[in-house]
Amino acid sequence: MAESLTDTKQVQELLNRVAGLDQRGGDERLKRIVHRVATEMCRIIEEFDVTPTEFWTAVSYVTRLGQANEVGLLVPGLGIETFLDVVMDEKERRAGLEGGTPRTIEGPLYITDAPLAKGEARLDQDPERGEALFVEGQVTGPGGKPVPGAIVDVWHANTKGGYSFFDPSQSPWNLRRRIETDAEGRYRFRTIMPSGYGCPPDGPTQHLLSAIGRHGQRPAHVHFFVEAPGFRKLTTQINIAGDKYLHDDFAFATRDGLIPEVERHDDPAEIKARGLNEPFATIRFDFQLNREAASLPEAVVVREHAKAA
Ligand code: MBD
Ligand code: FE
Repeated sequence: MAESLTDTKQVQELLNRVAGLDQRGGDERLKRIVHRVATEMCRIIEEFDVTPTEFWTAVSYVTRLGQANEVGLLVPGLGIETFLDVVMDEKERRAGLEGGTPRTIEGPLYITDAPLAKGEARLDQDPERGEALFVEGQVTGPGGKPVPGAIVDVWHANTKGGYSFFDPSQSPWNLRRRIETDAEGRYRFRTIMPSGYGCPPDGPTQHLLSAIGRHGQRPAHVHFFVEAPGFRKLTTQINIAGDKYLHDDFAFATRDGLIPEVERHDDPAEIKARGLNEPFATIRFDFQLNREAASLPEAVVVREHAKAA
C-alpha cells in the first residue's frame, strides 16, 4: 500500500467521529486520548497487516484477560506500572524533591485494612514451615529524624509464591499486617522468607509473555506502603538478595536501594535466644519519607483493590 489508509480523508473523518470530536458535549482531554488510541490501532493494523482473524484473536485475548482478573498482572509485565513510577520520579525531581527511599510498583495483590499492630507484629500465622525471617528498621523523615506513629503496611508471598486472599490455601491476612512505628519511629516483624512469584502458568498473562519469549517470574520480595501525616506516602518493595530473578523481574520492580543485605544466623545461642531451633535470617531496612508539599504531584494513588471478604 503506497499511501497510508489511516491518513486518508475518509479514515480521518471516521476517527474524528469515533472520538466525539465533532460533538459539543464530553471531556476534551478524553476525546483526544480516545482519538489517539483509535488512530494507533488503525496504524498498527495497517503497518503489521493485521488480518481480521488475528484482530479477533486479540479481542478474545483481552476478554479473557479481564475474565481471569489479570489486567493488573499484565500491566506491570508490560512495564507500564514501572513507567508510572518513572513519570512520578521525574515530576518530583523537577519540583526539586530529592532523597528518600525509592518507590517501586504496588502490584496487583494488595488488600486494604490488614490487622493493625503497635511497634511489632508476627505475619506468618499459617502452619507452613519456612525459614524464619526477622525484619526491622526505622522510619525517618528528611535528615534522619524519626517518625513515630507511621503506618508500615506490609504484604508478601508465602514459600510457594502465593498471597493470602488470592491463594485459597492460606488463611485470611496471612503475611499481611499494618505496623505502627514506636516512639523512635521503629517497626519490626517476624515472618517467613517468601519465595518469588510466578504468573499463573495457564493464564492469559503468561500466555502472552511466552509468545514473546519471556518468563513471568518475580524475585522474592516484600511490599510496603509507608504513611505518616505530613509525609508523602511511599509505595515500595524490598527484594531478597541472591534470588535468581533479582535483576530479571518480569514486573521490572527491582531498584538500587531496595536490595537490603540478608544476614543468616546459625549460632546455636542466637537461635535459642530467638526461641527457634533452626537457623534464621534477618534484614534491617530503614524507610526515609519525604515531606508533603502542595507543589508536589499527588503521591496517593487511588486504585481499586480486591476486598477482604
Ligand atoms: C506480584 O507479587 C507482584 O508484586 C507484581 C508486581 C506482579 C505480580 C505478582
Ligand atoms: Fe508481590
